[in-house]
Amino acid sequence: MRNRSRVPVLAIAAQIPGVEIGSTYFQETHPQDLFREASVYTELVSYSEQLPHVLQAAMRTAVEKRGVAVIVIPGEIFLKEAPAGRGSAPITYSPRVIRPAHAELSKAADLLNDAKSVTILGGAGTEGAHGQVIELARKLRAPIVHALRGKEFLEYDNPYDVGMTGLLGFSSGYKAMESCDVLLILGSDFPYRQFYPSKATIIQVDIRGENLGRRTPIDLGLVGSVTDTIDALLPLLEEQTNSKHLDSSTKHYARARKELDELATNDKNRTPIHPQYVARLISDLATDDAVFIPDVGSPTVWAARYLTMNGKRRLIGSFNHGTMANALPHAVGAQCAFPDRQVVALAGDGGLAMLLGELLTVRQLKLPVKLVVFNNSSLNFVELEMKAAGFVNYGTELDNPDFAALANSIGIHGQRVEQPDDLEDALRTAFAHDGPALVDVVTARQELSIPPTITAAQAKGFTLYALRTVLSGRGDEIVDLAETNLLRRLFD
Ligand SMILES: Cc1cc2nc3c(=O)[nH]c(=O)nc-3n(C[C@H](O)[C@H](O)[C@H](O)COP(=O)(O)OP(=O)(O)OC[C@H]3O[C@@H](n4cnc5c(N)ncnc54)[C@H](O)[C@@H]3O)c2cc1C
Ligand SMILES: Cc1ncc(C[n+]2csc(CCOP(=O)(O)OP(=O)(O)O)c2C)c(N)n1
Ligand SMILES: [Mg+2]
Repeated sequence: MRNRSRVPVLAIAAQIPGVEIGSTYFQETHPQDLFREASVYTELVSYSEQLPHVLQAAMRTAVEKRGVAVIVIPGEIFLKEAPAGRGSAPITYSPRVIRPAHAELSKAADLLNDAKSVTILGGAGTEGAHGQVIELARKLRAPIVHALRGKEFLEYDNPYDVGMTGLLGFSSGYKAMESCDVLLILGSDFPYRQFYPSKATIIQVDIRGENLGRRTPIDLGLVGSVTDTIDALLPLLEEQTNSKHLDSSTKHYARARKELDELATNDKNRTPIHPQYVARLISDLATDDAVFIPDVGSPTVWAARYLTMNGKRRLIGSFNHGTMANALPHAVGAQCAFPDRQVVALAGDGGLAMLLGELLTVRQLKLPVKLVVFNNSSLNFVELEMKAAGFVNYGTELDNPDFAALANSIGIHGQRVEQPDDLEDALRTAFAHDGPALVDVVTARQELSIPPTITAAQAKGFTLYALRTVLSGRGDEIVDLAETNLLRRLFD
């Protein structure tokens, strides 16, 4: 998961005694093989003299390739004398300028200058490039769509924002991409092919050349960092004056945003509580530099739609790999890394149950993690996928204990909330609590509705992820997508 999220990590795996390797000894595995698929470097250390250079290579690779480096060390090596030798400079990221050659920039500028309507799709690669991306959008009069991992870097202070694309996104995000002449992808590896535009010219900027064009055919690929590439590109661009595409896209977004916001209410204290309301209150009540971590499942939907970013807050998760039950263990790591920041895990009931033991870790390490459970008594997200594929739900119901009582029994502040009117106080108390806290919120199970046209698609056994659709609270976003020939494309 960390490897796919491109987090540099040095992992040291202890190995059985070296002389026993190959004898199916007690607890024998070959971690260098086991971790090969989930790492950028893995090596077994058989001699203590190997350690300095293996360690150096592992750390350098983790930093440069941004991933996990695993070194496997038989126990006895830890007890040997370290070999003497000359030390090297500390292994840190070495700042650099990375931008495309001038001829490539020129080609990009020509395409952009000739376009009538440009849309930007920005992702995690826009970290630290907020100012540049906004300036680029201003000059091109281009709406900015983001992929989920770009939300925290792009959505705030952004008059060009038209929301996210994809199944959990906004119809406005999809439409802005589908209806442009030129799509400019900046540091995004957004995986769902069916959401890329069918007709637009596509320019992609990525720091990793190997990522160019792997999700959709492109017309021009540029290798560079987002910041350096925009800095070099801006002087070559003409100021656009026609803002028709931008205006219609931002208007569409305002409408879609308003409709989603209307679902995030207390609803006259009616039960069960809308999960949208929970997410909105979390966003309103959390600190200015909180770290939010949703579980894979419906909490990811609510986080993507209702958590407000501001440039200081973080939104992290298992977004690229999609590992369920990530919120609590991620929160443990984040709270250790940022002891002074508020860390809020948005957990599913299924996710919490899967790694329930981590609650004891939170208590053992006295980590003041705030855990809000979206308790919908189900594996809700897969329930929805089953419906989309035409299956009757099976094995998705959860018979949960009272998670708040459970938390209290192990010394964690716990409160269960069943009435919307009680939610705000419960969250305030938990967030202000000096220590770990869990709020178990009983939320609605039937909240995400599948747009009606999917019924037809079921006949062909489409899964939700294969569909070009945006999940709705009301089932009406499909109207917007249908305008762009959704049905024709689904069946041709
Ligand atoms: C249940 C669930 C539902 C989901 N639904 C959606 C959805 O509807 N919509 C959605 O968008 N996502 C969704 N996701 C997340 C999705 O799977 C991807 O993780 C996400 O879209 C990737 O976002 P990204 O392109 O910003 O990041 P990444 O995939 O991490 O891509 C970042 C790219 O930027 C490049 N890069 C990094 N640094 C730089 C730099 N400095 N300069 C240039 N390039 C750089 C990298 O090489 C990489 O190619 C969902 C996830 C889950 C778990
Ligand atoms: C390890 C793992 N197992 C199963 C899945 C498939 N899966 C994705 S979301 C989900 C349901 C999550 O349930 P819960 O945590 O209760 O969240 P909900 O969707 O109900 O809000 C499942 C089973 C997965 N992504 N990862
Ligand atoms: Mg659930």
